[in-house]
Amino acid sequence: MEELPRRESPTGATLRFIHTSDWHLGRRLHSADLHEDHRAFLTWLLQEAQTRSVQAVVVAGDIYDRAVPPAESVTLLDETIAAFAGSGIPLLLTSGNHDSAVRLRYGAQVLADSGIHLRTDLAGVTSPVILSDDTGPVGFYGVPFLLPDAVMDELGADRSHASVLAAVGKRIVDDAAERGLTRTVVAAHAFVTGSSACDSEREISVGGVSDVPADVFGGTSYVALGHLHGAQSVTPTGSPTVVQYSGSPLAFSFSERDQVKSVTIVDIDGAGGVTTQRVATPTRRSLRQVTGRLPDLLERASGDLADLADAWVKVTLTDTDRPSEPMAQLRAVWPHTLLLEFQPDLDPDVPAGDLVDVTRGADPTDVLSDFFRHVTGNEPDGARIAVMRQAAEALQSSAAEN
Ligand SMILES: [Mn+2]
Repeated sequence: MEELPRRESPTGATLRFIHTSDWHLGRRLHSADLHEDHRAFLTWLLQEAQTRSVQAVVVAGDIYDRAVPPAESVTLLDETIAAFAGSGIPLLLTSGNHDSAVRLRYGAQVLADSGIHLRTDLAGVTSPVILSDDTGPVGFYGVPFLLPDAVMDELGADRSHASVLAAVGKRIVDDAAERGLTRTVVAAHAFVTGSSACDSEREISVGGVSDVPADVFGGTSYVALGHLHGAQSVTPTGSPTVVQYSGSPLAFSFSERDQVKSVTIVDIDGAGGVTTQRVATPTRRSLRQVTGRLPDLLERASGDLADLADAWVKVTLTDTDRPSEPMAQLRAVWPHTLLLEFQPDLDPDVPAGDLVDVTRGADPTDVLSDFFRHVTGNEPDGARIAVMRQAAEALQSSAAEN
């Protein structure tokens, strides 16, 4: 158990902390480097923690985007940890499914003396960080992402996240009771039943099952979740335990374009009652998605879509004929276009045919022509048929040679 010096809380009888998760340091948004966005967020986070007089910051896993992060991301975390240690605001960090637990806990025993607490293994689960306000202590428990195969025997659990976390939850509740802690916070990295995912989380299912019931940490005051990148509450109806995802501080996919990225400020009162508020994180660019024919979009770029010049943009082109160098044309008007997809707008009156029928043709040129019709809805002209024939014949002759 680590007893920490008390920081002045806003009201004295309330303990306030920031819950965040899924920083994914080192991650890119398609071709865009997010390093400066991450740096701006972490600078802002410390300022926010100081301005709002929080007593701790809890980070619920996926600190890094991958087991071996880029050197500049390691440097950024190092600088962040040093800044928090210097400010006297304790940090509790757990490892998520993207982190290497062993690499993340480098220096952990020494860092703990400076108020930087890493929880990356099963043994650390029952070693809470204890903070206090005028009412008394609050125990902060950090549960890293645990692979069922690695810990099920030790926990006497089945091979599932639900079973493993139920066993961990029981250990925590027992430990808190032993220590006489009536107010507890648990940071965990899991997929809770009924929550909504987006496109940037990595699958964690074991035997096809990834979810865990929200009441697995029942008996605690607040469960600070990581893993899902959209902020959301998953508190079971009528439960005294408040369970929330803070979401990631930055968007990592276009599926998150309508989310307001945030951190969660949590206040625990003397009776263990919890109130939360979300504070939006700084964003350098918004994410926008547009669909249409290239000439129309280019024209609108100087009109109603002019503001896309500052945004990260995903474009879906509906042209039936594929335009020449579309990305270059789009970037000329919207320099931060990151993603380009094609979805030809086919005339519904022209039957596109069935892909099974397409592959029935005996002559490879016929197959290619049918495929062309299927994709574009148009008849291939003479020049296109000539290219197809040439390609088909080249393939046939190379097959004959081998
Ligand atoms: Mn994540």
